[in-house]
Amino acid sequence: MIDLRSDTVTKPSLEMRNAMASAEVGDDVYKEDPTAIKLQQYCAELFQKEAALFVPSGVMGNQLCLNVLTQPGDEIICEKNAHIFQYESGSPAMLSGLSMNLIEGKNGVITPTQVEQAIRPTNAYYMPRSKVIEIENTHNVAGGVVYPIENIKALRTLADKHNLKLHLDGARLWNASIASGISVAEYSSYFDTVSVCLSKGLGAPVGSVILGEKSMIEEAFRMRKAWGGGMRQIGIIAAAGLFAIENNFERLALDHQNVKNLANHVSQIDGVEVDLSNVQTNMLMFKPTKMSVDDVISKSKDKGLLLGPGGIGIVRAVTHLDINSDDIEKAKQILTEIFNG
Ligand code: TLP
Repeated sequence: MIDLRSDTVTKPSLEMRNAMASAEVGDDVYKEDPTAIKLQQYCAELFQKEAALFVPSGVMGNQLCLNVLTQPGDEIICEKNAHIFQYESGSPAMLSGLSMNLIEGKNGVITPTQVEQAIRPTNAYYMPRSKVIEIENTHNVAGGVVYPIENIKALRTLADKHNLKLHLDGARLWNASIASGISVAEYSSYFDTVSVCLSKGLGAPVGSVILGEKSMIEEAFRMRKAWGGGMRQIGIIAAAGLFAIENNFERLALDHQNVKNLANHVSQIDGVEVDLSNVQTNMLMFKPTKMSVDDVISKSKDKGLLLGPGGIGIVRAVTHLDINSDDIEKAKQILTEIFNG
């Protein structure tokens, strides 16, 4: 099977497993796991933030950041297809008592003007209190597009003007950095809190890291425990994360090349619509015009290609560590066969 459903499906390589097997470990609830500490220090330095915390998942990373930045009753301003709103089980409301003020973005991007219009007047005690602006880079539902840096800078200025916090869902910030040439440290410098995933394009089996000021990360450490995320000998998995950053970050460029190759082919198939300008990192979103999404997914599966839904009427294909150029050639052939009857 060629599995293009997500970059979460990668399996740890032998070298990664060896790094995991030989990791030094301790009890992380006592803050005594040397490998988790090493990963956290490594990330704090790489992202140029005061502190970092290893967490089990991207969802927990985002939700911990939102929790430490807010009080119940506060409101998050974000794009309407943001992962924190669409795919995190309603946890901003469930875990932190937050409401969401959703903005219709263009390719996942919300403009400072739109955001400024959404900010609640500070004297309107009967309204929710605007507290955090959240963005996603790369933006998943928009097809892995890179958030323009000028827009990010303008959002920072706006947040400062209105005394708001800025959170980055950087599940795939690694991909954004490789595609744009902008360092993860520069991206992070505009945000109060950042969450990045180790278990997507980087290929670790589990884990995310959150970053921010020391006091925020201390508070997140407390909340992670309260939410049942206090872990013990996590050096075993933190070692995979360290290995992933050190060995699999630069190679994301290959995933980007692979998806572009696939996208160029798919865009020429009759019965498919693709916006090639949005194919910027490791995702391809395409719209079948003569077949349903479910049909495309099940027919591809029958021929050995796994694809996923990417929103209403859209099929998603994501490249990753376990996909090589031969797999892409096969995927091209399978899609041609499906659409040409
Ligand atoms: N995204 C998954 C699915 O949930 C859709 C995927 O296959 O793309 N932020 C963003 C932008 C994400 O895309 C995801 C996962 C997360 C956060 C959550 O990460 P995990 O799954 O580790 O909790």
